[in-house]
Amino acid sequence: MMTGNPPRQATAVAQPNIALVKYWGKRNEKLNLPAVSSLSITLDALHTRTRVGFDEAFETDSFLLNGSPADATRVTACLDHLRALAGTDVRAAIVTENDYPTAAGLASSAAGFAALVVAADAALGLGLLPRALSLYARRGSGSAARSIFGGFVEMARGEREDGNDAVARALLDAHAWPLGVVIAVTSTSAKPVGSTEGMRATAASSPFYAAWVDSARADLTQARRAIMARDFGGLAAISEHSCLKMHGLGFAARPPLIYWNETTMACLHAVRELRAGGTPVFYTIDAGPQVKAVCLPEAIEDVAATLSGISGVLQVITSGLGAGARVVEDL
Ligand code: 2P0
Repeated sequence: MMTGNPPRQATAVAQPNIALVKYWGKRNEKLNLPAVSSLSITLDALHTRTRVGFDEAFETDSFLLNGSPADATRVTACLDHLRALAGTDVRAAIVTENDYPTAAGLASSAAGFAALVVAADAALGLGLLPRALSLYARRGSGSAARSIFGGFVEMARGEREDGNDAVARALLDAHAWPLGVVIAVTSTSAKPVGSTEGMRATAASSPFYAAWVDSARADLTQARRAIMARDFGGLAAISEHSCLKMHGLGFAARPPLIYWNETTMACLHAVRELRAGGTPVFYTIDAGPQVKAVCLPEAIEDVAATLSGISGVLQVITSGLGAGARVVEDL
């Protein structure tokens, strides 16, 4: 126990990731085990900074998100696993700042739980290796397991009942194939149906769910091969297919799950036209209405200019690929 110990704190920064082969569905909800493996790129331009301070004077965890008190339930549940490992039940103050819109399909939970686990690990002095950090981040949010790592990242669904093989690993460094990402923000509202609830509804009612799970392994293999061969056209084809297949599941659910708005569709068509004209770019869309256009670095200005010019696009954010979650100096 930590009785008599001084407060311990640490700060970590993590960046959101964007899945090119999507995670959608769980094989075990309690342990948060994904039904399918996934593959993502970690961004460099968007940041989540989280400070975790443990103090025996606290009676409960407190969570401040972008300056406002927020529900700490999921944060507490995630920290409980690390506290158990450290043999303590000391409570924490968690302060998180995102420099991008929260809960609007920009993967704030991915960066959030990755930063939380890395900061808590440091504050508790656990010294976990990246693989273990990824396992604990997954308990908080499936996509968070991927933001522990930078560049191109693969997340295994795993086969074990205890989930100890449901973990991410780095596939290729960010500098090894420097892609650009242009995010077209089409709404800043929180999404109507959260990912966890959306996945549950899709698995329960979409007639395509079994086919989705069955075909995921082949999608992952194809995407991994395209990345290793730096085959942009191959990566574009499999990424757009995985995206549309995931959203197709939702369209066919009862009630339907539709994350897109009309501007989402306009951006999708604009990216298709750009590519038809020879620009190396493809789209992907997560559980929200934003469109992420992935391109070769030389195309990033053209892609940003095209998406900025679409009626209904509120903001365009450009990014390269970035690093995994890490401890930083307290400000
Ligand atoms: C992904 N998404 O692979 C997919 C594509 C959104 C669409 O991972 O329930 O917030 O916390 O494990 O990680 C969003 O789901 O879900 C997500 P939980 P999470 O990026």
